[in-house]
Amino acid sequence: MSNRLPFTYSRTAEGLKRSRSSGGLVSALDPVLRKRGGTWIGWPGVELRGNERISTRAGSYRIAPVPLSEPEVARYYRGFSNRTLWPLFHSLPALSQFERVDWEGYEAVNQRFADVAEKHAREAELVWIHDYHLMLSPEFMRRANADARLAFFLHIPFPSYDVFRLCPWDHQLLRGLLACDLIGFHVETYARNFLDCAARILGARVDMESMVVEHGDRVARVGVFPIGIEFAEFEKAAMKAGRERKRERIVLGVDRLDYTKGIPERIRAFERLLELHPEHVGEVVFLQLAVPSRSEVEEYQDLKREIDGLVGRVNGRFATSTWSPIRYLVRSMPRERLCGLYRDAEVALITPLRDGMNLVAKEYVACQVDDPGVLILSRMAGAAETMREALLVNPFNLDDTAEAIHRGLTMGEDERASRIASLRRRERRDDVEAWVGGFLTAAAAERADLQPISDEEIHRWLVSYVKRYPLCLFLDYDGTLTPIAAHPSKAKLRKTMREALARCAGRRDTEVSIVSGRAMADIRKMVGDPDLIYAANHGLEVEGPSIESFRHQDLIHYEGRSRDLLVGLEKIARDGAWTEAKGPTLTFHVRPVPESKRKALLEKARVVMANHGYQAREAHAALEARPPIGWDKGRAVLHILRECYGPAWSERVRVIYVGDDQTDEDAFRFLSGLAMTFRVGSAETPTAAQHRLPNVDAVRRLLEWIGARPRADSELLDASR
Ligand code: GDG
Repeated sequence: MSNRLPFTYSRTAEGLKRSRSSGGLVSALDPVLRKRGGTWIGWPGVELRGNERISTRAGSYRIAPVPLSEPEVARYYRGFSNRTLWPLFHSLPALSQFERVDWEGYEAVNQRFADVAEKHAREAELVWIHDYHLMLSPEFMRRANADARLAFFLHIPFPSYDVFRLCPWDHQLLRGLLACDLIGFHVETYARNFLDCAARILGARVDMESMVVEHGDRVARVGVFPIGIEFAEFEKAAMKAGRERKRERIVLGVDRLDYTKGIPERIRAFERLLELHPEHVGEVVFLQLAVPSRSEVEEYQDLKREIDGLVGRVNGRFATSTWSPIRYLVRSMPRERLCGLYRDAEVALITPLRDGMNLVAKEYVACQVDDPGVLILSRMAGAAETMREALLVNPFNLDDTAEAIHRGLTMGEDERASRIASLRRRERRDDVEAWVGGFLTAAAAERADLQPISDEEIHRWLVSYVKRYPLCLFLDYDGTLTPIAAHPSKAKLRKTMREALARCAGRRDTEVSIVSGRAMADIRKMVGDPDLIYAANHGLEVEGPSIESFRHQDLIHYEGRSRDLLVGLEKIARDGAWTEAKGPTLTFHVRPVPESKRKALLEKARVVMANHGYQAREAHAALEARPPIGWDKGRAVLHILRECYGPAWSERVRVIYVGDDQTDEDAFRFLSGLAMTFRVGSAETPTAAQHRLPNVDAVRRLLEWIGARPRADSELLDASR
């Protein structure tokens, strides 16, 4: 699945015209699908009208088009993909535009791709998603099918944390990718950047060594798969290509017309060559082939104008009546002629400012079937991480690049031959088939397991925060201290958890509060430890030995209403749905209801709650009705902290909150920057918590660490009372 199909349609006077899509992705994947079969899901490149249809086959494989309207293309493709992500991921954040409407278009189109995939690839062994246009669709697909095998490959760089975090939707993009089983990058630098972002932005658990990310209860592997080319095909084409009678000395550049490719810098470097080494004037020609690309995007039009001006200036400055230094072609060229050009160019000047990999460098090498040429390659291209035998340059350093061109033009045959031979050996071995094979093998590997949280890990998280302070610990119950059960009465505490809790609560320097949506009597009975503080009914009621009992003053107005609401909810209950009356709040449970009927029923319950003047809030397979009195778990936590430690509580204790539910988000938000917060369980929902824990077991380990930690400093302990 990729943005483009392997061919692009355009509308002409004679109707739809079909041409091969340009760019590296199609060059890499079309041969693979031809050989192996499968389905290619993508956008046909044109808005289809009325009963226009496009072909659903390409050779031996199927095509599943994702039709998009013009406004969708404007936001998703030209907007978010190419005006936001493309420059940002190429570390050019000043060119990135962050527009909410573009983001929304991107989300909607990613959902559309996921829907088409759901239809066409339900039985597929693997859905392989490509590139930055579709970073959210894995998460959408995952929601529809928890077991699908999903893998993603990013063809462009993944930027460093410092650049990536500028994106206002950084969390969502990372979460989108982490729904995959495997996430592939061209080179190690990008993979490490991604892991770094997952850890620092999402608080995911990352194993840098084995490149595994654990995000909530899901595990994704990250891998490095440097893409290759169809080496043998290029080599063959180079041998076959026609030859010019008069051989010119050519320095060659081939790129999509894109500002990441460094074409203006390259022209300036060539100009610098002519200044520094005038012996090349009249002798050498710089031939730049630029394939028009994204010409509807304004920055690309600006680039085109800039290059036109530069070429004119340099040619005007150095040309003679029989020679011009720069030959500039803005068009695409048939593969065979391109290969002839590669073969005959003495120097390939490939100097992107930033490039995921760069296939042109590899194609040039494959085409060196005669007199060996010299490859000059930007250090900023992914290809530079493996193609060490090229002359590596910093494209921003014009003098350096000019000297490299000079060196290339004057290099002896023996050195040229040695460099090219090593380069060719590697590219022949690591060709596109090897790349696909390597990726597919990795994607078929068994899913990585959740690693149990180790004590060292917990130590690393907590030690520098807790120091030797007393600790105030807030714990949700269902889903946090015990797994969610089919019926609330079945969610019992396990023995080991009970012991871990008791150890924390038994310490003089640790105050434990249970913050739950359950009724007071219910939660007290479930936990069964009289020494704790209990905040029941989402914090509307608070009790405990060390705190004055509290009941929100406005609840008095809701006693009658809550009885009426109970009657209202019981009236609509069907298929096993039931209502739990908890005093001031009620819960409408739909766990026994068949999945397909839940949504409609919850919708009805929402209306009934609103009609009775209650606030509805989603919970696990349930809807909570709460009096709209501006009180939540966050407010309850603040109440407890102030009651126990006074208004300056934040100087006296350290606070840890662990929860798994939407209602805990109020507490996470309230405590941001004031406490250490953990969200337990599924990573599909966003969270304001700092860290994620995969399951109840990890919570127990956390409690064990807290129960066994060194005692608080006695001065700090005295000051906290
Ligand atoms: C993205 C990443 C990554 C160019 N002009 C002509 C022509 N081309 C072909 C080349 C090559 C392809 O286009 C360009 O590939 P690149 O890799 O250089 O660059 P992107 O299009 O930006 O590709 C890149 C790639 O994805 C793969 O993962 O390497 O870093 O940005 O194949 O040959 N082909 C023909 N005539 C032309 O005039 N026939």
